[in-house]
Amino acid sequence: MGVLLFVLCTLPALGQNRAETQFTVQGVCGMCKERIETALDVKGVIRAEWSEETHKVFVVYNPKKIEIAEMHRLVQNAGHDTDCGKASDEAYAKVHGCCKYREEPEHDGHGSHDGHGHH
Ligand SMILES: [Cu+2]
Repeated sequence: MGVLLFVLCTLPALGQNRAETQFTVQGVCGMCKERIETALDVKGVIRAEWSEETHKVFVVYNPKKIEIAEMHRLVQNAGHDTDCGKASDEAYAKVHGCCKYREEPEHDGHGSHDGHGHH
């Protein structure tokens, strides 16, 4: 009896201590990936993996220890917008120059600043 219970309770995926989620996180490059994954390297998160291509982070976590809202906050604090909210300007200012996902870098800087609403 006791042995059976013990075996059942130590089985991993009973759907209580382990769940998966996925959400969008804005980012650009491998540095972003590292930053995002590091931000999610906290208690309760078993695995976090961000994709540069889809801009989605896949998280395996323990719902008893961390809430999804908390993950969004961690990522936003690291300077990355998520589909639940934006990073603060302060946090965004800290990300590396090549990681500025909000504005398109103008490589041909010929000052094409026309178009002030004349249409
Ligand atoms: Cu980056």
